[in-house]
Amino acid sequence: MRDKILELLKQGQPEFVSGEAICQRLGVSRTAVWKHVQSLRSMGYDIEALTNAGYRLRGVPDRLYPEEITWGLKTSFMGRHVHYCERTDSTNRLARELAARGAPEGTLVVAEEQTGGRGRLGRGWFSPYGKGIWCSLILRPTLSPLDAPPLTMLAAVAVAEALQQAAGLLAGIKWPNDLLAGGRKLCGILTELDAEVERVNHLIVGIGLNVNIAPGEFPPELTNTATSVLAVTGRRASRVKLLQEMLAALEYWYLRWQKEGFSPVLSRWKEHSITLGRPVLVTSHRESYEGWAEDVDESGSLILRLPGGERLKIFSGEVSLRPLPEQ
Ligand code: BT5
Repeated sequence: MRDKILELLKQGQPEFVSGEAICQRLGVSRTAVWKHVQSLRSMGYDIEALTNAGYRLRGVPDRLYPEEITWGLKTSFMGRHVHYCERTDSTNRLARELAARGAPEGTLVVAEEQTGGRGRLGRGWFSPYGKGIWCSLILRPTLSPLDAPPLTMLAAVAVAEALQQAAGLLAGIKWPNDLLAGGRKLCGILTELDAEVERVNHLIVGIGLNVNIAPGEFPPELTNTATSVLAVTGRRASRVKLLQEMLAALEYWYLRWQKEGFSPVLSRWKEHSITLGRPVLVTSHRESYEGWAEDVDESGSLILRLPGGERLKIFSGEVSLRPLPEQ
């Protein structure tokens, strides 16, 4: 009922919606409407109440509430089920739990804050309250575990496009899936699989995007390596809008990937890439290689050309970009 009242107020915006009209539309008493309005106010919604005029929605809170995410969302399944929490250890951990209990494909788990946000290889992810998009998506593609890397790259493409659409920010993708702006990390993606040898049961795509973190708010160990939409553009961005664009782009590329395979995603990934055609240092399985990032193949592996001309195929690893040689 509360959601329905909110919907009526949104439809009525910027005008007042009379209490009478709400009662009639929803078949509830005036007292009930008033109680729900109070509850919405306690969630941070700014609702004006005026005798004889009714209620008017003046502002929505800066929260990733399911009601906000799904309002005007242009997807058919991605993000249609939202599991919201103010605080959790890790949305990836929670998404895994929900997936094991049968949550449908496209379910989104989102938190205002993560107390134990995870990166790859047991590293941590800084996820302060209300300042970023810390979320995980549950996907259930028919897929062998070996074919999963392209999905992470697909997610990187979707985030890059959402940043462009919703914040006018051009971010570059560093292989395999970091998004960088001005040489600093803006977004990280962590894909986790629940799989048998031959078949993926489900896949969790975790996305951490720094949105409204001011430069001085990063912990000392990240001040020189991390950035946010606010730090790059000088403006606070709407997290809801960014997330909606991200979900729309994810659905678009996910469906294309299912119909046409990895090729179209890969070409778009290459357009956003800042890794290819330059010298890099790659660390993979405790070995380091200096070379030229030549290409990414159809499996998502990085093709590195070593100084002796030999080509090395890297399945997973860490890339540091090296300066381009002087012309
Ligand atoms: C990643 O790992 O980049 C994947 C990060 C995925 C985070 C999301 S948030 C929602 C979901 N739930 C989770 O628990 N995780 C996912 P990796 O490439 O290993 O990078 C981790 C490294 O990035 C850390 O060791 C730090 O150096 C750095 N780092 C940590 N927090 C950062 C931040 N907010 N912004 C930029 N860099 C950060």
